[in-house]
Amino acid sequence: MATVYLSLGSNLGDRHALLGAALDMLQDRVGCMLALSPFYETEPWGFESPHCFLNAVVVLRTAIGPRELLSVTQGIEKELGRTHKSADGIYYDRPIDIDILIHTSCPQMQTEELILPHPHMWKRDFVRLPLLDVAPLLRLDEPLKTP
Ligand code: PH2
Ligand code: MG
Ligand code: MG
Repeated sequence: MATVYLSLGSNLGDRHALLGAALDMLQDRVGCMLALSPFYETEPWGFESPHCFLNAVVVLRTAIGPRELLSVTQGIEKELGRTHKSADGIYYDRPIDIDILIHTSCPQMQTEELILPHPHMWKRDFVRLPLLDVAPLLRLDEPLKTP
């Protein structure tokens, strides 16, 4: 068994309902929920949009590995109406985004599809703050900011 940390974000549609639906589907398909951060209202980061995000981090216990987890999270994104995938730092409004931050059975991996731990998780407050809510000791792994 492993523990996974996932970042959730929504900035289109009924954001609370979409995060709730994603959390239900994750518990059905991935495993039981160990912790859930508060929902944060955040400004779009890295692109311009009039639509603010709701962001959260969830921790789940799971028997499935990172590759299968990625296909499960991508399936949930599609079922909840996601059409565009972000690529090359170009972002779009989306009903739901689910990113894998950490998978304890695979502390480091780098493939075309997935890099673990998530390379930007400490750089973005919309991930960093809810992540530290659910796992304050991870602060010990947080890279020191360089001037
Ligand atoms: N996700 C992005 C890009 N920008 N900004 C906020 N506030 N929240 C997000 O979840 C988010 C973002 C790429 O996935
Ligand atoms: Mg994302
Ligand atoms: Mg994503």
